[in-house]
Amino acid sequence: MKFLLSAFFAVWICGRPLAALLPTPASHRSVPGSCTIDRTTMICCERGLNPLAEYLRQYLNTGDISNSLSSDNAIVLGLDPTLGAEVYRLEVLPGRIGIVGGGCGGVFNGIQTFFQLLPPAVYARECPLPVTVDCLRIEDAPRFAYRGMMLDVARTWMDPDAVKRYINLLSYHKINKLHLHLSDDEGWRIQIVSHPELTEIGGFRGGDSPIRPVYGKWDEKYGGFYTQEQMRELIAYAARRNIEIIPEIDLPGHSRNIASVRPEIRCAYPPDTLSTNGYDYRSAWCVAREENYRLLTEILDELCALFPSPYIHIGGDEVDATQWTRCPDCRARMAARGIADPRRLEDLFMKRLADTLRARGKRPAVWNEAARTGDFTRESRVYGWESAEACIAAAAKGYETVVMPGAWFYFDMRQSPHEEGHDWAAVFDARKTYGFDFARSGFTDGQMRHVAGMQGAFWSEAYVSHEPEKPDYLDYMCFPRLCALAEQAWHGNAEGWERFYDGLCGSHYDRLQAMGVRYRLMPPAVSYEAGTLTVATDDGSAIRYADSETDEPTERSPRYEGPIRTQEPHRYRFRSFRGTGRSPVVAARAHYRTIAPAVAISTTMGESAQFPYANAATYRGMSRTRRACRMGDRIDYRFEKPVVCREIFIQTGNRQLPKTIVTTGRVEVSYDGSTYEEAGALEKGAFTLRPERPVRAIRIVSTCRDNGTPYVTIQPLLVKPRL
Ligand code: TNX
Repeated sequence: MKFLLSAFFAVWICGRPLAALLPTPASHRSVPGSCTIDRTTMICCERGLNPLAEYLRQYLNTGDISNSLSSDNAIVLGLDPTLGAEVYRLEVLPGRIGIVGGGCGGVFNGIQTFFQLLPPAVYARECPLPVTVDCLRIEDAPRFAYRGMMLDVARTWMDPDAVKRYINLLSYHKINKLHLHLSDDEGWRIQIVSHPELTEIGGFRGGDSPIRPVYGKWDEKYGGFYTQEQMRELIAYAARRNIEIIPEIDLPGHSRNIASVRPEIRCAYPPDTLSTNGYDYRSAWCVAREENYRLLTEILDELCALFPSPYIHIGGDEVDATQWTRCPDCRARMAARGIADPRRLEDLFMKRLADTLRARGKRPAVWNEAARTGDFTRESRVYGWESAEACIAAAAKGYETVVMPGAWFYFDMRQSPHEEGHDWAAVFDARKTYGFDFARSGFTDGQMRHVAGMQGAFWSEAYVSHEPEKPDYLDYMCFPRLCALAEQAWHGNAEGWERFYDGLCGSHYDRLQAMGVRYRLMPPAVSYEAGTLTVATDDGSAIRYADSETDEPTERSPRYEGPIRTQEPHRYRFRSFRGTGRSPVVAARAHYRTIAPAVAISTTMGESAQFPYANAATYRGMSRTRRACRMGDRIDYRFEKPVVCREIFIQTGNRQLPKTIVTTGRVEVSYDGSTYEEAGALEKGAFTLRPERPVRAIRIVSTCRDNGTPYVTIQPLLVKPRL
C-alpha cells in the first residue's frame, strides 16, 4: 500500500509513470524536480572509487571523471562507512545525483538502481543524452547477504566471454555470487598446473578423448577449459561487478571424468562392464586409497591459491555408495571403523578435505547430502537443493544454509509441460520462483538465522550449446526466473506477483531486450469454444500462428489479429514475440489430446526386474531395459489392433538424460504386422511419425555402440487421434 501511494504520488507530481525497479528497493520516495544528464555531466568520486566511476561512464558516455566532490551537473559517488557494505542511498536532486554506499558493493548496487531510472538503452551503452530523470530518494539494503546463481560449465562448456556476459546479467540484478560448477562426469574445466592432464584430456569429450560423448556425437571432440590466467581475469571481472566467484569441484561422486583420466582413483574391484558393453561407469573416488588424498591436496592447493573466495565447494551430492561396498579396501576401512552404512564413508572422505581446506584458511561448501548425518564440520556452508525440508534440516543443525530447492530454483526445469527441460523437481515458471515462502515452507525464526540467502541453478547436461542452432536456450531458461530470484533474494515478495509481473511487462522486459537477453514470455492463453479459437496475451507481445501441425510459428508467421473460426483447432499453434522475448508454442487442448491403444512392448535388451515395461503406460520414465544398448538392438511396440491416428511420438529414454536414450538409431513402421519400412532417424532418442494408414507395429533399431549407462529407459508411445 505504501508503495502504491508513493508510486501514485510520483506519477501525479511528475506527470510520467515511474519505471518499475527490479529488485524493488527497501524505501523509495519521489521529490519535486528533475535532473538532466548530458555529455558534459561529470562523474565525481573519491579516488578509491575510480574503477566504479569508469564503469558508470562506459555505460553513460558522459563527461570526465573528477576527484573533486563539489561540482554541479555531476553524478557523485561516495562512501559512508556507517552503512552496511552493500547498502546504498541514491538521491536524484536538480543538478546533482548522489550515490553513496557502505562499501564498493553498495555503490555498485546504487549504480544498478540508477541505470533503471534511465532508458533501457543504457544497457546497450546507448543511453540517449541528454536524458532527464525525476528527482527521488532511495534508501536500500539487501534482504540476504548471499544472492547467488550456479552455472554448470562442466556439462556444457561456456568460454570466458560467455561467462563475462552472464556476470553482467547477474550484476544488473544485484546477484552477488556466481557458483561455478567446474567438474562433473562429463568435463573438468579448471586448469591444475601440477596436473595438466586433468584439463588437457578431461576438458574434452568425444572424438579421440577417453571421455565419452553425449547425444551420440561420437566423432565430434567437444569441450574447453579455463586456464588459471583466464580464471584470474574472470575473478577480477566479477569482483568489479560485486560478484564473488565460488568454485566447485564435485567430489567424491560425479567424478567419472577425472576417473577416466586417472583410472587409479577408482575403487579396486573388477568393474562390471558387461552390462555397459565395456564402458566402465564407476564415478566415485575410492575412499580407502591414500594416494587419492595426496592428489586431492595438490588440486585443492591450487584452487585455494587461485580463488579469493573464503569457500571452496567440494560437492558431496548423489554419491553411488555401492561402489564402495564392492571395494575390498573400502570394506576393510568400514570394518576397521565399525561402520555399517557405506554413506558414512562419505563423511570420512569429506572430513579429510575439510581439514585440507582449513589448513589453507578456507571453509568447505557442500551439497546437502554431505551434511545429512550432521557429523560434518559446522564451518561448512550447506547448499540445500533436494527440497525445502533438506534446507530446513541443514539450518536446524546450525549450518549456514543457501536455500535453492530444485522445485523453485532449478532453472534447468521445464517451464510448462510441453517445453524442453527437466521435470524431476517440478515444472514451473517465474511465478513459482517469486512465490517461494520461507514461513509456509516451514522455516522457523531460529532456522532463518542460519539462512545465508538464496540461489538459482542452471544445470547443463541437457543444454544444447553444442547445437549451435539453439544458442539462446540459456537465456530462455534463466529469464525471467532469475529476475524473480533477484527480487526474492534482495527484497522479498510481499507486494505479490501481480505487481511484480506488471513491472516485468512495463519496464523490465525492455531492459532485458537492451541487454540482449532472449527471455521467455508467459504462454498466451488459448481457448476453443463454439467453433472459435481465441488467444490472448497480457504482456504487449504480438501473437503469431502456424496452421499446420508440422510447422513452428516463427516471427515471420502470420499475425493473430482476432478469433479464428475453425472446425480443426488442433491444427493451430501459437507463439508470441516481443523484441528479443518469445513465449513457448501453445495450442488448443485438442492438439495435445492422446489415446492409449493396447500395445505390447518388448526389447532385445531384456527387462529390468525392478522397472518392468508394464510401468511404461502409467509411470513415464520408470521402465528400463536390463542392459545398455548395442548396435542392432531393438525396441518393439506391437499394437493389439491396427491404430488409426494422426501422430505417434516415440521417445526412447529420458530426453534430458542423454545416457538413458538410444543414442543413435532409426524408426521402422509396419502397416501389415510383418514387413517394416524405414520411417526416419531418432533425434535425441525421439521421432514423430505421421502415419497415413493404420499402424500395426513400430520398432526402434539401435545404431549405437553403447548409451553410457547400464539401461535404456522405455517410454510409452504418445498417440494423437484423428480429429
Ligand atoms: C541433480 S543438483 C544434480 C545434477 C543434475 C541436476 C539436473 C545436484 C547437486 N545434482 O547433477 O545436473 O540434478 O537437474
